[in-house]
Amino acid sequence: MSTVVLPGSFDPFTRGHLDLARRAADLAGRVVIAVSHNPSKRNLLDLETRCAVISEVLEAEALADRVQARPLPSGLLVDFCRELGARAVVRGLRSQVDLAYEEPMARMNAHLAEVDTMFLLTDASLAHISSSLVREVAALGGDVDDMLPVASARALRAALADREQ
Ligand code: COD
Repeated sequence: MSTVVLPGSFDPFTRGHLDLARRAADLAGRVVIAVSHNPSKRNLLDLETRCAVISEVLEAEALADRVQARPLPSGLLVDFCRELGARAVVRGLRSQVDLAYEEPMARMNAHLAEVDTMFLLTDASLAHISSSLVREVAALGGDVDDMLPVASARALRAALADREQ
């Protein structure tokens, strides 16, 4: 069994992210979902909420024994990987646009610390789902429930309602 790290913003955690985490766990054995806190990015859901939502989803999906959510400490992702003894990062590829964004980061992480990146091609039925589009559609009153695990949809609704006040 090996440990891999699945980093991201997960704002919110979607069915695409869940599929990626499940497949990575089947391949590697243990997955740490590293939830990033980027002060320059205005997240809709705060870090604590995102970690709590992901943990609730993992429990509901019976994945919690193999997949855990942890805040990504400030600093380099490769340092967090080293701390966990993880040799690889997992990222999802929805399209060639994703690959163009991912390739330099993967090469830099390999250069910095010999941390490899495993790319998993997104399930075609989930390839249109991104957190940013989900937030936009939900903010404009669209129904996004079938793109999100139940706990994620609930947290998104609450955050949007808070923002309205
Ligand atoms: N289906 C499958 N996979 C998906 C889907 C979907 N529908 N949607 C998204 N994904 C994948 C993404 O491709 C990605 O692999 C992962 O899920 C997470 O996605 P996001 O959008 O939540 O995360 P990002 O891209 O915003 O995460 C950015 C990082 C946190 C990875 C980045 O900021 C980082 O590496 N920070 C650490 C600091 C560092 O080390 N910097 C130097 C890097 S070289």
